[in-house]
Amino acid sequence: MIYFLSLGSNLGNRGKNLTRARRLLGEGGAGILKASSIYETEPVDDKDQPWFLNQVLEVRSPLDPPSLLRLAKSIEAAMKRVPTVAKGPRTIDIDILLADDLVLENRDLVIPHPRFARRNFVLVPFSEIAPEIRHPVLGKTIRELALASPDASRVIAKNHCRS
Ligand code: PH2
Ligand code: MG
Ligand code: MG
Repeated sequence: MIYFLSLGSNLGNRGKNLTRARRLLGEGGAGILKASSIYETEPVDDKDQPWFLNQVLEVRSPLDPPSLLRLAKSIEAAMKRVPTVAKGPRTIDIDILLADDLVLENRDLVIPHPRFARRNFVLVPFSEIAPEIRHPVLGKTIRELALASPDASRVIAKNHCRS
């Protein structure tokens, strides 16, 4: 299955946190096909927190969505993400954005991720690596969603991914 994942970090050594998360994903059975550049991004929702580094990955994995979610949660736990304030600061956040063209909704997991189409910190890196991918619910490509984004928060390209 082909997945798109979002990585975010705004605590500790943010660049190293992203690198470690990419390595642990690979070791856990989610092989990275493409990685966007890393972006320095203004916090959205709770604005009173440090800026994030964000990145979007395309991965191939034999894991089904619940298993990939478990892997993501175990990596967050291994990296000592303390569940504190919802949407507050974190060493690493790994979100599943898309899984092929699957649409899934249950208590633990909603795919496509319900908020990514209105978040520049996802849309900008996502459209860098996969502008033609179509959102299975909204019917628009990632490029179209990025161009139509209602989000005014700042997203600044930082560097190319060296994994
Ligand atoms: N994640 C959030 C809330 N706000 N803002 C930015 N810039 N980047 C994020 O990854 C982020 C956020 C909740 O997961
Ligand atoms: Mg998130
Ligand atoms: Mg999350």
